[in-house]
Amino acid sequence: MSTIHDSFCRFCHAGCAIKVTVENGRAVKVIGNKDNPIYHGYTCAKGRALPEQHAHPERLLHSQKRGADGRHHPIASSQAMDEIAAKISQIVERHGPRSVALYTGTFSLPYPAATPLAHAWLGSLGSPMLFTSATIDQPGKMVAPALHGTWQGGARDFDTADVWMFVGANPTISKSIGIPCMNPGKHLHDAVARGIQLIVIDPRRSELARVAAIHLQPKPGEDPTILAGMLRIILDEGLGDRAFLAENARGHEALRRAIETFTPEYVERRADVRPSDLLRAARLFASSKNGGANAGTGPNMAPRGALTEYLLLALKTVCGHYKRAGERISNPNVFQPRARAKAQPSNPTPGWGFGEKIRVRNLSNTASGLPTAALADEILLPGDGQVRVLISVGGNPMAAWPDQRKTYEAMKALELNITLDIKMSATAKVADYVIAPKLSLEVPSITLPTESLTPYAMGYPAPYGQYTPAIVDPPQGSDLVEEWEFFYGLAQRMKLPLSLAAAYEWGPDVADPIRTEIDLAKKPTTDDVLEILAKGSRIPLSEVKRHPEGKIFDDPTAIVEPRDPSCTARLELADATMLGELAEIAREPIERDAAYPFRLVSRRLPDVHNSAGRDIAKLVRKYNYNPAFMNPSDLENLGLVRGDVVEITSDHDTILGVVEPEAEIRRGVVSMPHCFGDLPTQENELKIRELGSNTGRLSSVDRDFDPYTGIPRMSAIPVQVARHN
Ligand SMILES: Nc1nc2c(c(=O)[nH]1)N[C@H]1C(S)=C(S)[C@@H](COP(=O)(O)OP(=O)(O)OC[C@H]3O[C@@H](n4cnc5c(=O)[nH]c(N)nc54)[C@H](O)[C@@H]3O)O[C@H]1N2
Ligand SMILES: Nc1nc2c(c(=O)[nH]1)N[C@H]1C(S)=C(S)[C@@H](COP(=O)(O)OP(=O)(O)OC[C@H]3O[C@@H](n4cnc5c(=O)[nH]c(N)nc54)[C@H](O)[C@@H]3O)O[C@H]1N2
Ligand code: SF4
Ligand SMILES: [Mo]
Repeated sequence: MSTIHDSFCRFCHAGCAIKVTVENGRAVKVIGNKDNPIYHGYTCAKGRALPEQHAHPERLLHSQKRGADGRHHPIASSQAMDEIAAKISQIVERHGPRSVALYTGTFSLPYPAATPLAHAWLGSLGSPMLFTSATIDQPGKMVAPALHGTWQGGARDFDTADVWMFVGANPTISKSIGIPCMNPGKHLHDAVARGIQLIVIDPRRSELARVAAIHLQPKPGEDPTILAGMLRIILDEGLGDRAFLAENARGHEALRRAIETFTPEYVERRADVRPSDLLRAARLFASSKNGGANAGTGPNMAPRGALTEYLLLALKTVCGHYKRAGERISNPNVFQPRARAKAQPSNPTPGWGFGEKIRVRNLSNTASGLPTAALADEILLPGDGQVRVLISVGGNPMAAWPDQRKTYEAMKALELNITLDIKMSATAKVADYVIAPKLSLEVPSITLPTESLTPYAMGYPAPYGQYTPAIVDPPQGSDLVEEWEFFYGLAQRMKLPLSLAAAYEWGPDVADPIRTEIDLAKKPTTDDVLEILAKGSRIPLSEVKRHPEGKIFDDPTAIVEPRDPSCTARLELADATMLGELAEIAREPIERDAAYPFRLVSRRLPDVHNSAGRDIAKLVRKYNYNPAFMNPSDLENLGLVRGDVVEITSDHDTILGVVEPEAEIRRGVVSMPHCFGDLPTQENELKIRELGSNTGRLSSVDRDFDPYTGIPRMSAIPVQVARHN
C-alpha cells in the first residue's frame, strides 16, 4: 500500500514543498509539489535523494560510544545521556561552566527546536561558549550592518528590482544570497525576462555570471578595491540619490577622502578589471534607486570580508537602494511576530568587543557570535577557562573548520567530545559519543528557520509558511533521539531549568520575547515545543497546520511606515575601523605573492551540501571527490591534463588535488569545493579519488585572519601548484 504525504525538504535551508510517497512505512519517492505557490514544483537532486538518505545502510540507528579499544560501540541513548550528564557535571564542578562549549552547524537549522533547546541548556549551565558556523561563513554580514547602521525600511526586492549586483555568490547553485532561495532559477529567469540588469563580480564565469549584463572577472580577493573604485566613480560623478544621502547618512566626505587612491587605473593594476568595465558597472548600479547588492562566501572568506560587506552597504546608501514609506513589506512573517518597517535609519552598534573574551588573538564576541576559528585554540590552550567539553549539533568541525590539522589536535585533546550526527562523519570518528538523531521526514517541523534567512537576502518573497507532521517512523529497531530531546534529557538529569523564548533564536528583532518554562517532569512533544516557538507569531500555528501543502498568508496592509519626526539616527559612511582598512590596502604593495602565483577560491557543488550527501551514490555520480578546477591554459603551461594529481601549497600546508579543466575560470585561479577529505592521516591523503582533500588545511587561523571576527583567509588563498609525483 502506498500513500502520498505533503511535507517539506530539509536537506538544505530552502525548504522545498514536496510530496513524499510512503510504502510499508518507508519513504520511497520525493517529488516537488507543482501546485505550490512559492516553489512551483522545484526540487533538486538532494531533495529527491531523501529516501536514499533515510534508508542509507551506513546511517546510525544507535548512538555510539568510543570504548577503551578506541572503537565505537552502540549504546542506548538514555544510557549515553546518563553518562554524558554525569561527566559534564564533574567537569563543570572542577573547571567551571566555561569549560563546556556548544557548536551548532548547518544541520541544526532544519530542526527548529534544536538550537533554542541547546542554547537554553547551555545558558542554564552558565556557559557563554556558544559557537556557530556563521563565523566561518560570512561574519561580515552581521558585523558590517552593526558598523554602518541599518535602514529600518528594509532592502529592495530582487523580484521587482531594475539592477542587482552579486559579489562572489552563485545563488542558482547554492540557493543562497541575493535571490529568494525557493526555486532561485525561476526568480532569476523571470527577472532577466523582465529586463533586470545584473552586475556579477566573480573570478569564475559562474552560472549566474552567464546571464549578467556586466561580468567583472577579477583577481580573487580584491573586492574591497573594486567596490571602493565603484564608490569613487559614483561620488565623483554625482550619481546616486543625493537627497537620500543628505537626509540619512553621515561621513560621506570622509569616505570620499578615504577612497581617493582607488582610481579606475589603481583598481585595474590591483584587481585586473578594465577601467571601462568598472565605469560601466558603477554607472549601471547608480542608474536606478530600485536595486540591491549582496556578497557571498567568496569575498566573505577572502581577506577583509567585513569591509566588502561594509562597502556594499555604503554603495546601497549612496544610491538609495532601500524601501521608502508606503511601499509594501513583501514578507511580514508567518511564524515570527508581524514584521514592521519604517523609512528611517538606525544608528550603528558595536561590531565586536563586547561579551565573552576569547583567550587568543585579542578576539571577543561579535555581532556574528563568538569566533569559531578560535575554538580549537580555546580547547588547546591550557589555563583558566580552557574548553574541555564540545558538543557539536549537525556540524562537522573536522571537515569545516579552517586549519584542519589544528582542529584534529583539538578534537583529540578534548576530555569529552560529543557530536549529534546521522553518520560516522570525520568528527564522529574522533568523538567520545555520537548521538544518533531522527532524520527530517521522521519529525514534525515548521518553516521558521527558512523564514529567518532575511539577513542573508534569501528569505521568502512572500509570507509563506508550512507545517509538516512526521511522515514516517524511524527505522525498526532503531534508538534515535531528536536533537532537542538530547538537551532536554541532559537538563532533566542535571536539574537545569529550561526557559524558551518564542522565535527569539530565529528573529533578531524581537525585543521582549514571550518566555515559557519547559516542564522537566513531564516531557513535551515536538509539537508542544514548536507551539512555544510560534507564540506571538503573526499566523497561529494551528492556522498554518490547516494548510498541509503550505500557504501564502498575505497581508496587503503591511507597508513601510513613514519616519518618526523625532528620528535623528544616521547611517555611518566613515566608520573609523573600516576607513583604516581602506588605508591599509592603499599602503600594501600591489604584487604581494610572487612566491605563490595562484589563488585558491571556494566554490560549491550542486549535489552535495558542505560535507553532507557525499555518501549517497546517486549524488556523487559525477564527482565523488572535489576536483581542483583550473583554466585549461594554466594546465597546459604546467604540462598537466585532466585527472593529473597536483600538490597545492599555501604558506601553511599542502594538499593534493585532481585537476579538472574549466574554461570559465580566470587564469591563475584554482577553484575547489570545501568540506571534502577525511581525517588528516597519510592513508586518507592517498585516497584522493574517493575522499577528495580538505581545502581547510591551507588556512592558518593565527597568521592571516580578520582581526575582529577571527575568520582566516579561506578564499583567495595564495598557493603554488605543482605536479605530484
Ligand atoms: N575551506 C573552506 N571551509 C569552509 C567553507 C568553505 O567554503 N571553504 N564553508 C564554510 C561554511 S559557509 C559553512 S556553513 C561551514 C559548515 O560547517 P558545518 O556545519 O560544521 O559542516 P557541515 O559539513 O555542513 O556539517 C554537516 C554535518 O551534519 C550531518 N548531518 C546531516 N544531516 C543531519 C541531520 O539531519 N541531523 C544531524 N544532527 N546531522 C546531520 C552531516 O552528516 C555532517 O557531518 O563550513 C565552512 N568551512
Ligand atoms: N548545493 C549546495 N548548496 C549550498 C552549499 C553546498 O555545499 N552545496 N553550501 C551552503 C552554504 S553553507 C552556504 S554559506 C552557501 C554559500 O553560497 P554562495 O556564497 O553563493 O556560494 P558559492 O556557490 O560557493 O559561490 C561563491 C562564489 O564566489 C566566487 N569567489 C570565490 N572567491 C572570490 C573572491 O575573492 N571574490 C569574488 N568576487 N568572488 C569569489 C566563486 O567563484 C563562487 O562562484 O551555499 C549553501 N548552499
Ligand atoms: S533545494 Fe534544498 S530544500 Fe530544495 S530539494 Fe534541494 S536540498 Fe531540498
Ligand atoms: Mo555556510
